[in-house]
Amino acid sequence: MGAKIKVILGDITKVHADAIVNAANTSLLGGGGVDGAIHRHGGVQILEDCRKIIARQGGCRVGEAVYTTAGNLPAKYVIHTVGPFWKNGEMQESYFLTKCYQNSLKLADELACKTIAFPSISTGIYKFPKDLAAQIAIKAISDYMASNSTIEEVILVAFEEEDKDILNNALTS
Ligand code: AR6
Repeated sequence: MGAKIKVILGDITKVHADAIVNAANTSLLGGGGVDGAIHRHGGVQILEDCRKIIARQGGCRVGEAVYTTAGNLPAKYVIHTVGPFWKNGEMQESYFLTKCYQNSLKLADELACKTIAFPSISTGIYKFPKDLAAQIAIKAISDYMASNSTIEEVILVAFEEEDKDILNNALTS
């Protein structure tokens, strides 16, 4: 209850949190954007763990979340979630983006994480409108934290100055 939500500008691969969240794709095999950066800086151990998940369950569905080691990163875990690709709001994208935040937070709680950092899921290659995505992120996190969670701090990592303003506006509105 009452966990702090903080917005910072930076690179999520440098963030010291119990868990950092990756905006992955359903294959879990890596990609561009934040996914590429996490695998590049985290090292091969992350991909090895992803391959075990793939062997077990075939990947990760949109809106769901799985976790791996954080390899060489300063976090304990990487929580991989798959955001929706924006298709004019016609494919329940908001619902699936909400699920990404909820399921990542739930997994972080199960892993006894006190701090978790999120990138702006789906707002890069997946083209989700940034304002709407920020509102969804803040609402999903606030609603989740009002339930039975032991997470103490949620860090929203903006990669660009503009994204920081968008997230701060959503946080204070
Ligand atoms: N730290 C924090 N945020 C970052 C970083 C970083 N190092 N790098 C990018 N961002 P994206 P998506 C921001 O495209 O839209 C991959 O290929 C970026 O500016 O990484 O969910 C996956 O494999 C943007 O605000 O993820 C999928 O195929 C946000 O992170 C696909 O991209 C998300 O942008 C997922 O697309």
